[in-house]
Amino acid sequence: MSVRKKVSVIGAGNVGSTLAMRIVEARLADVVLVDVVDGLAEGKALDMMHAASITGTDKRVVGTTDYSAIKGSDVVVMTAGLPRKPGMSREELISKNAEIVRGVASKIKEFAPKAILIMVTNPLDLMTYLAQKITGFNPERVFGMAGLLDVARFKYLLSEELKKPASSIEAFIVGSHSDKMVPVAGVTTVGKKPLRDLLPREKVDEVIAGTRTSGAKVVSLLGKGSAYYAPSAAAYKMAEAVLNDNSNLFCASAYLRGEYGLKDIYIGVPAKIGRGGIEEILEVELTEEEKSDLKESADGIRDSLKKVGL
Ligand code: A3D
Repeated sequence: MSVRKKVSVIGAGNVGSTLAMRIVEARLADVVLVDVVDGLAEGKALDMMHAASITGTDKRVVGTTDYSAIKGSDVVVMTAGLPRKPGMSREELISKNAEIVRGVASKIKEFAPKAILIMVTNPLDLMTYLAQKITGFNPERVFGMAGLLDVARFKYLLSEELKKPASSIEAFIVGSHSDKMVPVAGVTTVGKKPLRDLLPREKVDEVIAGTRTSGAKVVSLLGKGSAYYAPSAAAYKMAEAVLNDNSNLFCASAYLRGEYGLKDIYIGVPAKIGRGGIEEILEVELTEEEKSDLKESADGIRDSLKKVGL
């Protein structure tokens, strides 16, 4: 008999509940959905199990406010926290979400000390750093979902511009999950051809600018809350890479120990993800301009870390 895999999703809001549904419908693992609001996670889990009677799955989702239910999790995905409102930057969420992450991370340390922790709460790089400090987990076992999402948005805009499928595009983004992210145009290929041979520099710059504001565009169109279909898809792929030990190469917020000339920081980089979490960090070649943008991005994260006393 195969051992059942378990993912706990903290926060039963838009991202957390959509992620829980993806996991159960894809038969990836059993899910425990936790939220601080009484009845919310339980109600959503019950609704999902009713849906499972229609769509079919051998996996279960249960909802609760009780953290002891996360015991034995292989993966914990942290989505608890406030999302952005129109006109709000991710950084404006710092103090409230830092308080939530401190509380939840200590529960994860207590009840799921062997789990791999995937962070989603914004501002992402900062909250990932904070969660690692509070849990005391090996830094490779804690990482942030954002790069995969940002790359997806970059690929989408390129695919629209070039009328080519997103699946034919290889791209990387380094830096923070903010408007200071650095899409690495020089290593981007479309159908194996270098992007620079397919699109003039001004167009590439337009796509990069559009990538940086993709999340804000969704926020302003929705009027309430922020994106969750693509974020939950990205978190799903990362949880899957861990559970199935895939060693997939994704952009993720990972702890650096000198890579890209940066130390003691969580920031977006291409990394291989498998059973142990971050297995390897890939250093792609950056232009002088991209190096300086990456440094600016890292400086922004360090400024925010100071704001929460880290
Ligand atoms: P939302 O739909 O408001 O859900 C958040 C949930 O967290 C709510 O149900 C809250 O009740 C719950 N919550 C709050 N405090 C606690 C707590 N202490 N314990 C358990 N649950 C709690 O937001 P959302 O799902 O749209 O977004 C969640 C977070 O993810 C926000 O911080 C977003 O900014 C962030 N986010 C990040 C990305 C990235 O790419 C990194 C993308 C989308 C959203």
